[in-house]
Amino acid sequence: MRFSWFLFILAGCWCFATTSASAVGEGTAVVCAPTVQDATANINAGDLNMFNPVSVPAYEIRELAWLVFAVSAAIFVVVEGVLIWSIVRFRKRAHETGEPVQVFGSNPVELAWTIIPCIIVFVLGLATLRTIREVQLESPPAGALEVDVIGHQWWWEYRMPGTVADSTLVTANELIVPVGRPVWLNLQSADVIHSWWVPRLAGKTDVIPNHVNHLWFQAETVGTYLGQCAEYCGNQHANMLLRVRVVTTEEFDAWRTAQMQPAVVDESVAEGRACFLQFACMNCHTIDGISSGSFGPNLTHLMSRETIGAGVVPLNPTTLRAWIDDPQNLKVGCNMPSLKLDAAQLDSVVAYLLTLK
Ligand code: HEC
Ligand SMILES: [Cu+2]
Repeated sequence: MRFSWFLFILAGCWCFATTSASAVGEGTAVVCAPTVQDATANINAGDLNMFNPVSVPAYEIRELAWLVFAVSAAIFVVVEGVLIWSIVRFRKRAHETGEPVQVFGSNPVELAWTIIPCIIVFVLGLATLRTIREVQLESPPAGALEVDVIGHQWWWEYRMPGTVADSTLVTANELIVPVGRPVWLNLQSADVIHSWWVPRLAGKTDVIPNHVNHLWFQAETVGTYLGQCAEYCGNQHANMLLRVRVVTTEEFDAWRTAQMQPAVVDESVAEGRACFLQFACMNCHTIDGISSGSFGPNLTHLMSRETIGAGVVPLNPTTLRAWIDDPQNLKVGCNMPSLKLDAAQLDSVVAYLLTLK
């Protein structure tokens, strides 16, 4: 009798484990799409799946998550099993009358349900400590690429060392890093609390004003990994997306060299450049050698990016024109106003920005 119950519980565990394992990794659900041309429209849930990690600390986080899940599932099955068994085994039968036998106290049982949970908590505590030690390092790992991450309402600024000593590379919204090399992020905020979370690379870490938090990861597979600001930070919080492109060392070096070049100066778009300087664009945006505003994203190498507006739309001439015409159509409430350019001015500014490779 006891043995058959044991088998039953085991079978239950097995069913549970296999169904949840196949649900993970095969997700095809579409993440909610704020606009029709949403850059995230063809993202499937697997892209944000913490059970499908590609980086060192994220592997550890997955292992811990599975351990906690397995222990909790086992406890659930045992408790519910005993409950159901008791209900069936000790139900009132037709020939029985009156109260059942009352039992008060049982040292072995009480010892068991005190000691077993203590052991479980102790084991989970140790496993958690080990994971925290892997995930939260005191200082950057050897050879790490150090990147300053600055959260703004509702976009991300990235700063990393340039190709020559004391130079800084500034870009926005898309972080490009080399594969197989540790990356150490110094998380800072220009305004409110945000949270940097790319589930396949690392656990979420808050980005707090006047306080620097750190996070590290070492991606083991080339690819694009997506994330999402994970701390409510205002009306466009949901469109404060993260995009990390992990590339080979050669591609990274080439990208970094290109980013360190001054902005392209193409005389055929001089009109658009003049327009950019004539309107308030220059007060909010830096284009190296042209303007030095720092309220909005650096546009020096705008065209090297895949999206605009922190991932809200893919970057192409149509979306760029729509954005400059009125950003509020694509990202309601964002901190860039429509400057009400006429059609000719719009065309010339867009033509200029399209040269900023
Ligand atoms: C008041 C400051 C301000 C002014 C003026 C301004 N912008 Fe912006 N701009 C921003 C901010 C802030 C963002 C980021 C918005 C977001 O993603 O939430 C932005 C985003 C952009 C982007 C997308 C960049 C990216 O990588 O996502 C482009 C392109 C851009 N602005 C061009 C312009 C042009 C051209 C003008 C002038 C016609 C202009 N901006 C005027 C503040 C400004
Ligand atoms: Cu947010």
